[in-house]
Amino acid sequence: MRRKIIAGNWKMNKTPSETVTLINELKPLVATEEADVIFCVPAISLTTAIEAAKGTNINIGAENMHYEENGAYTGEIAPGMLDDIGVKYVIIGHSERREYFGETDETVNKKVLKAFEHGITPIICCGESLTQREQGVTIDFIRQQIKIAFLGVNADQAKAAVIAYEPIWAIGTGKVATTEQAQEVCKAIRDCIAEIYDTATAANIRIQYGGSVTAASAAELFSQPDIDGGLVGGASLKPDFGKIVNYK
Ligand code: G2H
Repeated sequence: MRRKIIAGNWKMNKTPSETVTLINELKPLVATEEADVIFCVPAISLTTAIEAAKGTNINIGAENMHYEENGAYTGEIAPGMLDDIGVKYVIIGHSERREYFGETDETVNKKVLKAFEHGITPIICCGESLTQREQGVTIDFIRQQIKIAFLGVNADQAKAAVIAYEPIWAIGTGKVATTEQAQEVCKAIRDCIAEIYDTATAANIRIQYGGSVTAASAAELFSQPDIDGGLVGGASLKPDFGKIVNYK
């Protein structure tokens, strides 16, 4: 039985002081023993967030990191820097990073390998565009993203990984994928992991759905057999996130 994992992706929202206020507001609402709860916050707020979340069930994650250990990469954050301050999760390859910051399946793979090297759990994002869905190539495209993301990742690491399926057309648009669409792709991802590794690895890996998840849609989505929780953007900044975490 896989444990649910529900992560907020704050994106480029909240200053460090607003972060403290929001964590204090949300911490009683997201208290649960039934799921892992992660708040992925902007890099500048990571230390503040870790401090504010002490003694709660909230884990703090980053929204991105570089794949090199250090060097001349102005403005970037190295994996060892996240590791050093106690960050345990990192979102890798979100579609906004791919679209606006030139991330590719290859850079995603390098980041995934580096995250594991540092004991940080990657939340690996994949998802098709509206054109790809309309052309009927969704599953082929997602399989390619997954196969490249997991190159060189061993089965033990893969078992601990988290994949977030986020159809690009459903991100921040208010259009949630139907439960059937989300389950179909999450199952295809699990089947792909079984092909790359084995059924035990596929049975362990946790797959989230992301894209306009709300308190109204969470329960049905998260009760699908291959959906193990969500990656939540807009609604993770509101008290509604408590309802999403305690969706049952
Ligand atoms: C998708 C999601 C969080 P939202 O980007 O990763 O955001 O829930 O606002 O669509």
